[in-house]
Amino acid sequence: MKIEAITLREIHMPLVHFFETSFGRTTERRILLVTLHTDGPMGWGECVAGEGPFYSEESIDTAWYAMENYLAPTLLGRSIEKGADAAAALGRIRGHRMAKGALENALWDAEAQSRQLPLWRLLGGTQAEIACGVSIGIQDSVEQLLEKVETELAAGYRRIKVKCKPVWDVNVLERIRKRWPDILLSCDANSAYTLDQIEHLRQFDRFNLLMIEQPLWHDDFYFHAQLQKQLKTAICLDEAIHGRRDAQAAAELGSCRIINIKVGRVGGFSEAVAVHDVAQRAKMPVWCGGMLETGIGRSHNIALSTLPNFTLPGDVSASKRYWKDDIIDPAVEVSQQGFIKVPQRAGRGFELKTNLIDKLTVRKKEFAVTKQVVVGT
Ligand code: OSB
Ligand code: MG
Repeated sequence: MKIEAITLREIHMPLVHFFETSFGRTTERRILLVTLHTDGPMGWGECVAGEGPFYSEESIDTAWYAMENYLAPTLLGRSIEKGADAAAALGRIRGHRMAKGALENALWDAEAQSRQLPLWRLLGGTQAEIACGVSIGIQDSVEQLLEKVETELAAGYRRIKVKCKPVWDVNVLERIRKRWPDILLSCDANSAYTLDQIEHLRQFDRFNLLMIEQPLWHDDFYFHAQLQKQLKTAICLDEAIHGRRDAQAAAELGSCRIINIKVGRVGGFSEAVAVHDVAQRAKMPVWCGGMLETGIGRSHNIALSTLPNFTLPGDVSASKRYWKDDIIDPAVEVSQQGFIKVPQRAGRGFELKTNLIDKLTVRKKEFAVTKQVVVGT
C-alpha cells in the first residue's frame, strides 16, 4: 500500500463521568486521531497518549510533534505492504510508542479493508466474543463507588477493577468484599506505592483479588519481583511493559504473573501480538487494557482481545460508559452476560461518523507527498 497522505486531528470529547486515578482526574479528553490515505482504502488510528505526561512520558502534544516531524515524513510516499512492516519502517525513531502505534494501527486498519478481512482475523484472533470488565476510578466517596460497582454488575460486567492509592485502598476493598464476597475483583495502583509499604500492601492478600496492577514504580521490574515473592495476590504489570523483551524479563524475574497489554503502550499491533506470544509461552495470561478510547481505539482493542491468550476479562467496555455520542456506528455494546460480539465485517467492523468527527475537531493538519509536476518539452 502506498502511503499518499496522512491527516492528524485533535478532537475534544467530554467524558460522561470524570475518571480519576492515583495520578489525577480527567473530565474531558483531548484525542489525537490519524488517517492514513493509501492508494487503496483509508485507515484510521487513535493515539492513546493522555493530555499530560502522567501515565507515561508521552502526551498528545509529544505525539503530534513526533508524527509531524519524524514519523509522517518517514512514511509518506513509501509503499508498505502490511501493517506488520510499519514498526521496522519507524524503527530509527526511538520511543514515541503511542504515536507510532496510532500510525501502525491505521495501516493494519487499511490492510484489513483492502484484503476484505476482519481486522481481528488479520491479527490472528480466534475468539468470536470477548469477556468484558470495567475499570472504576477513584470517587468522591466510598458510597458513590459502591453504587457504581452495583450498576456495572447489573449491566453484566464480568470483572470489577477499582483504582487505588494510599488512603483509598484497604478500606475500599473491605467495603466491596463485604457486600460482594465472590465477584472477580482487582485493583490498579498506577505506581502509587513503594517497597517500603510492603506491610501495608500485604493487607491486600485478605481480599482474594484476581490481581493488583502496577503497584510500584512505572519503570520497574526488579522491585516488583521482590514484592511478588512476598504477596499471595498476583501482580499484573501495565506501565512497565513496553514490548516483548520487557514481557520476557518480567516473566524470567518473576515480576508479575499477569500482563495487561495496551496496544499503544507497546507501539502498535505487531508488538502487542509479540507480547501476547511471549506471555503465552511463559504461561502468563494477558488481558487488554484501556485508555479511555473513542470507538476507533475501542474497536482496535476488541480486535486484539480475540487472540487466544487473552483469557481474562479486559478493560474493554461499552461506548456509553464514556461517551454520550461515540464517533463510531454502531457504538460498542456489551451483552447482559458481559461479552462483546466481535464484528464479522471486513476492517475494524464499525463505521465512522465523519460529520461528528469534523464537528469535534479543534486542530487538523494534512501531510501529503509533494507532487512532482513534470513540465512537458
Ligand atoms: O492504568 O489502566 C490504566 C485509564 C487511563 C490511564 C490508565 C489506565 C486507565 C484505565 C481505564 O484503567 C480503562 C478504560 O479505558 O476503561
Ligand atoms: Mg493500569
